[in-house]
Amino acid sequence: MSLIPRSRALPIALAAILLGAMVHRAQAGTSVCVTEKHSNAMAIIDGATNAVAHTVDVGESPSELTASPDGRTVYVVNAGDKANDISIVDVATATVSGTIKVGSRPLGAAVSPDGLTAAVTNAGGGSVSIIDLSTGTVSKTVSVGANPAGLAFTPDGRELWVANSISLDSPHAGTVSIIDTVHWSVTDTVTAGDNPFSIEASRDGRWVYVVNSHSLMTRGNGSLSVIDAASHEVVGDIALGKNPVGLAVSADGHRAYASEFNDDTVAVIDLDARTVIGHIDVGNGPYGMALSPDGTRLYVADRQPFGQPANGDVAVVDLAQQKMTAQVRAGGNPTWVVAVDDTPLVCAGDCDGDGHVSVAELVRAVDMALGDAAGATCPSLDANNDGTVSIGEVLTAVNAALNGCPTR
Ligand SMILES: [Ca+2]
Ligand SMILES: [Ca+2]
Repeated sequence: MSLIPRSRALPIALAAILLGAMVHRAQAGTSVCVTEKHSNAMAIIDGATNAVAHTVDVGESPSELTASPDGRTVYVVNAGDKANDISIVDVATATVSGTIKVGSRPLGAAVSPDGLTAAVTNAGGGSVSIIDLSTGTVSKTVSVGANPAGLAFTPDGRELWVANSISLDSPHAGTVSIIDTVHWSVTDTVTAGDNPFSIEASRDGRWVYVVNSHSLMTRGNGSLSVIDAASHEVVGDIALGKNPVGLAVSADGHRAYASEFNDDTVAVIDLDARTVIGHIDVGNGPYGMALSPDGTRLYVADRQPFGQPANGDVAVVDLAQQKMTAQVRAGGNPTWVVAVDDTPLVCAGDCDGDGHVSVAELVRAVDMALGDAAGATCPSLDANNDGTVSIGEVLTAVNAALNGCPTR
C-alpha cells in the first residue's frame, strides 16, 4: 500500500472495502467435451448454444475423458490398440498440447484434486498408470484387479478407488481396489456388484458410489453400490435398469444419475432414501454423463448400440424439468462427456498473465492511472473497457496482489 499517495488513503480504503469482494468475471460459460469413439475425435459443445464449436482430432478410439480441477485441460484416453495413450487437450484453444503413453487398453481417467497427478486404468494390463502431470511422465504403475474401468480420487486426494469390471473368465465378478496415494499401493479390495464400471465419491468424502453394469454383452439389470468410504463396507445396493454405465453425483450429495445403456433412460436416484425416484428418456444407448458446473443440466453421451459405428448425439437434460430439452448431433459413437466452466478468469493487473500481480505490475497500474504511462497497455487493468485506468481499477489490482488472482 506504500505505493498509494497518503492523501488518497481514505478514499482508497473506502473503495477497497467496496471492491474487496469484487471479482471481474464474464458471463458464466460451459464447454461440454465429448469423445467420439469412431471418429477418433473430441467435440467441444458450447453449453450456451448447444452447438458443436470445435472438433479436435485425438488418438484411436477415444473413450473416457476427465478434466483438470480448473477446467482448462481435458485428458482423453485413447483406447485403441495402436494408441494406448492419452491426449492432453487445451479447452480454450481446442488443441492437443501433448500425448502420454500408458499401458495396454487404457479406459478410465481421473485427476487428483490438487491437479498434479492423473491416473489411467489399463484394462488390458490389470493396472493403473500414475502420471506426474508436471513432467508428463508415468511415475508408477499399480497392479489392481481384472479389467479396471472407472476410477476416482477421494476429495482429500488420499485414496484412489478403482472399479475392476468383468473378465471373460468371470463374467459376473467385480471388485473395487483402494489405492493409498502416498505409497501408491493397494490397501484394500472391496467386493461390489456385477461388473463395476463407474465410480464416484461424494463431495463430503463419506460415500463412494459404484455403478455395476451387469455384462454389457448380455442385457441385464445393474445396480448402484453404496460404500462407506471410511469402513469400506457396502451399506446399500440400489437396483437400476438395464446395463447402467455412466454416473453423476450432485454437488450437494442428495442425487445421483445413472445412464441405463440398454433402456435408453437415465435413472434419478435419491441418495438419502437410497432409491430410484424416476427415469428420464434420453437418446439411443446413453453411456458417459456429466453435470454442468452449475448443476442445472445433465449431459448424456448417446453412444448408440454396441458394435454399430454410427453418429450419435449428446442429450441435454434440464434437471429442474427432469426432461431432455435438446439433442446435440455429435460424431461417431459419442462415448464419454465432461462439462467444464470456461468462463475466462481475468486477473486485474496481471499484465504478463503469469497468474500473479507483482509489485512492478502495481507500479505500472498506478502510473497508468496517473496518466504517466498512457502508452502502456495492460488490458486486464481496464475492467470497464473505457480506455483509462481508474483508481478503482488500480484497487482491484491491489486486491489481486494481496489476496491472489481469482481461481475456480
Ligand atoms: Ca503478473
Ligand atoms: Ca477503466
